[in-house]
Amino acid sequence: MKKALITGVTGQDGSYLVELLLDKGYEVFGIKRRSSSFNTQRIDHIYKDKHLGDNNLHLIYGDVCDSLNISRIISEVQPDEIYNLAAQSHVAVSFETPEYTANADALGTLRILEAIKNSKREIKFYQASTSELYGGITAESLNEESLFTPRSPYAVAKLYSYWITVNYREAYNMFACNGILFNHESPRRGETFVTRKVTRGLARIFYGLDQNLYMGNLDASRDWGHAKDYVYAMWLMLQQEKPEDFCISTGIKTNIRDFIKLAASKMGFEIEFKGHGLEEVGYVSNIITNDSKLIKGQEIIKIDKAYFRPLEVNELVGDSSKAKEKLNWSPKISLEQICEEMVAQDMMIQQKLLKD
Ligand code: NAP
Ligand code: G4F
Repeated sequence: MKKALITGVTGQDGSYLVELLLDKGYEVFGIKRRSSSFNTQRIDHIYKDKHLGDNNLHLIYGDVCDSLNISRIISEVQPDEIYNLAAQSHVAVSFETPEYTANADALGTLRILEAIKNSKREIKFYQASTSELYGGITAESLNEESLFTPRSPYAVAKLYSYWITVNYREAYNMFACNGILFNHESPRRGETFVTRKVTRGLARIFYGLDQNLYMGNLDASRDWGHAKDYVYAMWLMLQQEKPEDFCISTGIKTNIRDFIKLAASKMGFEIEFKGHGLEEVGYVSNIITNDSKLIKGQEIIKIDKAYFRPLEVNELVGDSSKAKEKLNWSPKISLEQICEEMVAQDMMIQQKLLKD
């Protein structure tokens, strides 16, 4: 039985990766942070308390900011593969917590690579790199050869991790790969990332629990895929003969305004936008369903400059030709399906809140 160690197991991607690896017959060890209240909601449906029977998922307390703890876990678990998903992953928050972001997102990777090197074992390593490395200063479709121009403390920290992964691969002949993943979403996405903020926020307005949803830059566009498709690409990278870096994306970009319209349409109403800049509003232009508290003409989307970033990445769209050719990977789930899945879950949660 192969053993995998996942940092960031309690996050969106960690939860889908655990499901995939257990399904493939791995014994999985996940590092979770100590928290003052439960933080395992995304994996509770998989984790079985050891007193209730056999379990191939083991949770260990740890933090990528703590070298001693990381070295000890790696030497005790002796994994075949390590997936480093732990990060302060919110771009806007990284402007407010740049030092912590650098510690976790840059030095965290170094700590793991050093522990692997010192273990003298052949451990395959996956680094969660990101399309934020590109900074979105060109309109072209981005691939493994494109220029990195990071535009946030998060992206700068991830750039260090990208290069230290390449460096350890070349200097110490380690099997270490970067997955340069474009945005990927799901019903398990954190509530403050834009897609989830929209599906959750519109669901609350639909049921009359809120009146408005305050947003930032609606002109930005992203290349959105499904987290389930993307964790499969992570696993494929570690199953290759030789370690390489891969871009993972859908190749389709959508702007925030259009995602809002799509989410509304999945709930049975339509939104139109009027005005410009901070005065722009999104209003209900048509209602198809009978179940909502919405009123035609109601202005529900408003702009709050607090959600603008000191520097913006205006657009990102990826080219995954290399992954298609060498990994035989391509995305299976469309943005329509992702949005539908997210809307269904958020409608259910908010409707339940209303009843309670
Ligand atoms: P996420 O939902 O924010 O999960 C991040 C995980 O890291 C959580 O389990 C979190 O623990 C953990 N973590 C944070 N700081 C830590 C620390 N100091 N020590 C140990 N664990 C720590 O992020 P995600 O969307 O799953 O993304 C996974 C990885 O891929 C991240 O590295 C992210 O930067 C990168 N990435 C994501 C995307 C995307 O679109 N989702 C695209 C490219 C790259 P808590 O649950 O306790 O907070
Ligand atoms: O959903 P977002 O916060 O994701 P962002 O910044 O693209 O970062 C995500 O994807 C990266 C991969 O490219 C990951 F590396 C990273 O860890 C994270 O998962 O914002 C997307 C866009 C931005 O342009 C932002 O300015 O949406 C815009 N936006 C507009 N209004 C908003 C809002 N973003 C958020 N979070 N909240 C808003 O109200």
